[in-house]
Amino acid sequence: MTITNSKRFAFGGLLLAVMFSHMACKKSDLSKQNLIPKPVSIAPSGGSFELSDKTDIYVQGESAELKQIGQYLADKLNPSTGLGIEVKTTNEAPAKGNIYLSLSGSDSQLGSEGYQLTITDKMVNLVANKPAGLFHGVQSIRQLFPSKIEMSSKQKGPWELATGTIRDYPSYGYRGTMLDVARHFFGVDDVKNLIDQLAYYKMNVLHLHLTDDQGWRIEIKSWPNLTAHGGKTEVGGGEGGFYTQEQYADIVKYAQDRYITIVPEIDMPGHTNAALASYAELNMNGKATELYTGTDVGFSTLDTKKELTYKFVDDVIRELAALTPGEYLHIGGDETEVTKPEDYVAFMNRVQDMVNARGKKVLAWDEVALATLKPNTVVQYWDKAENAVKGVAQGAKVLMSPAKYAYLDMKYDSTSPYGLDWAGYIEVDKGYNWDPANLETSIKKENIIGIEAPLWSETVGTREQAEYMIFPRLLGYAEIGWTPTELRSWNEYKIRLANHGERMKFMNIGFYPSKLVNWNGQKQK
Ligand code: NGO
Repeated sequence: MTITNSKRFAFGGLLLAVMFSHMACKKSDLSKQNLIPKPVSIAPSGGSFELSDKTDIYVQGESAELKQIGQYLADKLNPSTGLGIEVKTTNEAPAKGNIYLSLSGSDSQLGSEGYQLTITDKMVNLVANKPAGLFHGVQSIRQLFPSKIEMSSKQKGPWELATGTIRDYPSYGYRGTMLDVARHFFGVDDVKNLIDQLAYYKMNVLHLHLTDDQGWRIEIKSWPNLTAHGGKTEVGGGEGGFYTQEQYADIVKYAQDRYITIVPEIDMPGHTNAALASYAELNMNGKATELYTGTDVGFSTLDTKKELTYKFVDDVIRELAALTPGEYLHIGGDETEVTKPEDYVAFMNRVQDMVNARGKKVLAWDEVALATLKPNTVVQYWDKAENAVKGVAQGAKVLMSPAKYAYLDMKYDSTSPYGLDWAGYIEVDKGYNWDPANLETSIKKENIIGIEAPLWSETVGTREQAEYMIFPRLLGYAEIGWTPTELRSWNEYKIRLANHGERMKFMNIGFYPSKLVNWNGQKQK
């Protein structure tokens, strides 16, 4: 604790006054705040800044993008504070009492996503090289206010920030999660809701597993039966669903506005029953399969020897690439138990070229390393370290999603009402306590683009169920992706996490209240 307000102590006589002053001092120590992910560096200066009805958010110049980020922050602060904060533009630092967002290209350490946040008793000054950095800095500002800032109705202030300087930038460029919308379909609103939650924790990728045996969820105009028929059901026989291209584009834009890239996945050549049920000609025997609502894996395959299969794949890739501003298309490639190994390799080699020809890089599950990797193909390590190591040996980068640490569909413990357990239980501490660069000796930090925590949806079909599995583990994955390993420890993290219990509650996130975390216990501030 830093004692900053010594004057109050000088006049203090009453015990109460001392207690209040003590609380005020604690409150204004920037290094004792509960940011997740934890910033790279915090230099507290002991004072506090308070929002008032005169506070506005100023953005530098007339950039529409900066105005949008400013408006995003105003929209987050206004409902609970009721202060009517407005967004204004300026060419110089604004007067006392305001928040200022500006770009400066001169701080190379901050990179494209980092930010520097300087809070004095007069001003909140957020600077970044790129808009993405400002957006992440805005999340820190939100988290530095009391939790009730996240409520949607007006609350009582004061709305204070501890003063000091935060310099912050991510360890990894790819920090994501995956939602399986194939086993159970999740609608546009559920996906947007998740995008907002990811943004709060500075994640920047949402991978959508759009196709699997149980459903095809993205409209492909040149093969309309994929969704008309293949999107009709889901695990357990529910009604399924799919995104029209317009809806999908809306999701992509919504994510883009939050500096999150959507990575679409078409899983192939296995996990393709929904396509095989929709088009007889894609099957080896020329007969359409039945729609499937169970949870087995590894029983379907495209006919890798037929030219029509490649016409189909190219049409899908072409339409999807046109909907994708991000650099990656995910082509699955996992669990092809009924595809001959040599056919698998030939298929994956050819499809990688097709994706590259549409201007995108390939992401695929770790089995892809059995094929010849094209430059820029990224191997997503989920199951077999030996595959990921083979990928590295071919010069590829790795995305870390080891099932036994990072699968959001694994149960927390034997009492979890949903989830699978084939990769073991993942309590909140286990999900946090690992280092992507220290799992396998031959997969080093420089080989890794980042981390992704997938939520497979065999056992979860509603927003509530999904949130229960995603939270609070997601906060830990966000921190693993952002914060340098040497700054992370479970014992310290679990106190910050406890503080986020209230935030998550106010944000209507239904999380699993792990017994390992003292949710109502002592807080840092
Ligand atoms: C595996 C499998 C998925 C399952 C998931 C369940 C991968 C990459 N393929 O992960 O089809 O849904 O496990 O945990």
